[in-house]
Amino acid sequence: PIKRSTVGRAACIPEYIVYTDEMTWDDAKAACESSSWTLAEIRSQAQRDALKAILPAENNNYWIGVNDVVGDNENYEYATGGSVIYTNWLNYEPNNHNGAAEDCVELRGKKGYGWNDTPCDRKKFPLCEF
Ligand code: GN1
Ligand code: CA
Repeated sequence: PIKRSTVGRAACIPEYIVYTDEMTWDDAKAACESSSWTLAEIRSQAQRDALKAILPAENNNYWIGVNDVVGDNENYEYATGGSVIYTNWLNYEPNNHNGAAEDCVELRGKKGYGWNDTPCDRKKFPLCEF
């Protein structure tokens, strides 16, 4: 037989949708799942670049499927499981600002859609992928 070896699977570019109501992180996760989607996880620079090119121009803030709820030790995990393999933190983030529990991750529109940790009960627009 012809010899071959596995080189792995590159992160592809998912399809994205946003919901037009702001909601808590838990509700955003449920909203995506209600359509059999998941909160966007953004696993590569290529995904981030693709997303930035298509997000609405309104500078909104979006929930993504990343948090450090488990253990709360700045150990960021995907909502679908596993430790993060790519991050795009804004300068000085994540910071649990003013000692608050900032356990969920948003994309900040006014800052180029970089990542910020922020309290999970804040209301943001869900960003889902499939
Ligand atoms: C925000 O709102 P402000 O400036 O106190 C943000 C923090 C960020 C900080 C960065 C609730 O805090 O998470 O680390 O900006 N607060 C919220 O300057 O998202
Ligand atoms: Ca923060």
